[in-house]
Amino acid sequence: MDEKKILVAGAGISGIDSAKLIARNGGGVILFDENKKGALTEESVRDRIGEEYRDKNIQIVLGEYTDKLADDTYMMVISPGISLEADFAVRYANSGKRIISEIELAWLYEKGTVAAITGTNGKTTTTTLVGEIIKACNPESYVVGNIGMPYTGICDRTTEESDTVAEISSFQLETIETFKPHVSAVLNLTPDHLDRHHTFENYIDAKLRINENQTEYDFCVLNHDDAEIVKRADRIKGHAVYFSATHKVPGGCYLEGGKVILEDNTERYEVMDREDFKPLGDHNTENLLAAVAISYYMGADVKTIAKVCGEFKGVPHRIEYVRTFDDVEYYNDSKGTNPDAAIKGIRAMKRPTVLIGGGYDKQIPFDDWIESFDGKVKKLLLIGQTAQIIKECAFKHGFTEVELLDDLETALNRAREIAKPGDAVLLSPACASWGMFKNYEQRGDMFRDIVNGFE
Ligand code: UMA
Repeated sequence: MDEKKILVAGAGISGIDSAKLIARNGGGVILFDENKKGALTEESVRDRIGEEYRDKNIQIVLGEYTDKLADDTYMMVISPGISLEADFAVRYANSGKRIISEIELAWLYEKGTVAAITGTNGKTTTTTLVGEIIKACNPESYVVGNIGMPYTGICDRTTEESDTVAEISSFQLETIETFKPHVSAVLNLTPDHLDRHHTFENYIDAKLRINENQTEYDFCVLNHDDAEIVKRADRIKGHAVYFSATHKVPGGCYLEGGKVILEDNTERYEVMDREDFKPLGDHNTENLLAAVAISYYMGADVKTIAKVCGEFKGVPHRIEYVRTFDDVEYYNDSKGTNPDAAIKGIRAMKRPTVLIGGGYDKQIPFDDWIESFDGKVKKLLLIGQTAQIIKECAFKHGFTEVELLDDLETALNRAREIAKPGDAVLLSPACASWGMFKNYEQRGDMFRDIVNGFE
């Protein structure tokens, strides 16, 4: 009898790397994608899998799901963008078969030490920074996950000596089983992705799964300034290590007199001055403190931590300074994909600001975002599915300097007309890019390219 295969659902980057991982380790795969946008063909998927996998056991199925896919497979590896409530996932689960996330699949091959970082905001900055620190200590290191590099792409290269730093989203955590990082981190919890998780509580439950398999020999780094996290302290497995940008936390990492202090059970280190870390804003202080604690418990030495943090320039698309043109500063904060992240973008602005926002509707409220304008935003230019919703919300809060535009380019040209010398133009949409762009990177790249083309 033929051995059953694994069904990999989703032919995005996670699905492609999962299929390749299984195939190069001798397994059979059916790579399935509903292809609702009609953008995929069998040949285009094969091309992305690569020539060296042509003779491997990977069958591609695009379009409608049939129960034969369940009959021919014993387990599904689900891509993060696919909800467990998708019709076909429900049918598969009802056939009594197991569904695991791409992260869980990768974990089955992991041999080294893992740090896993989640939270609503700051994940990418913190993961990038921890990744740079860990790489400086151990050349055999990998940075993977939601950051845009599927974990399944490298997991079978790990060794007992390697370190993996993973950015993990709530989508990826929904279907883990045994994933057990040595150091986990929950940076903050504010409402996001409620179209997928339905309630804030469900979203938090998914996030906290990052520590569910940890033991007393593992560490969970947590934000002591976040009431939602502190409230759930009893759910933390492993050794809780708190960080705070506002007060001293014994045995944790905190700011005191402008210095980053790290304590463990026996030692107290003055790691560095906050002002030696270039990324601006209180949220970046939190990212720094979290990164220091995570790296330390991954085994990095304090001297290397301070050196790498002092050299770190931040990540693209996160309040990224692009250019000053006609004495107007342009900032790309395309990673501001929810109101909470976008509020941080506004807070970091020092000049009167023309703000470009709007995008895909994740059904989250915009009230706090509008309230955060605080006299700083002189005009709000809106694009995308949420434009009208945000406009109504802005009017409700008494902010009427709003215009609706067709697309990013039109909005940016309008911003250029409106902005006076001494102003700033900020792209910080408070919404995901989906529907208008492939992802937030594409949206931010377009903003940067247009601004750099101004003459
Ligand atoms: N698809 C279906 N049925 C569905 C939904 C999707 O068949 O119901 C198919 C689509 O046709 C498509 C494929 O699934 O071909 C896409 O899968 P995917 O959305 O999981 O995309 P990947 O390319 O695998 O990227 C995913 C993450 N995407 C999402 O979580 C939406 C990437 O995070 C991540 O970088 C990558 O895996 C590697 O781990 C992006 C993201 O937006 C950056 N993340 C969210 C965020 O940061 O807020 C969570």
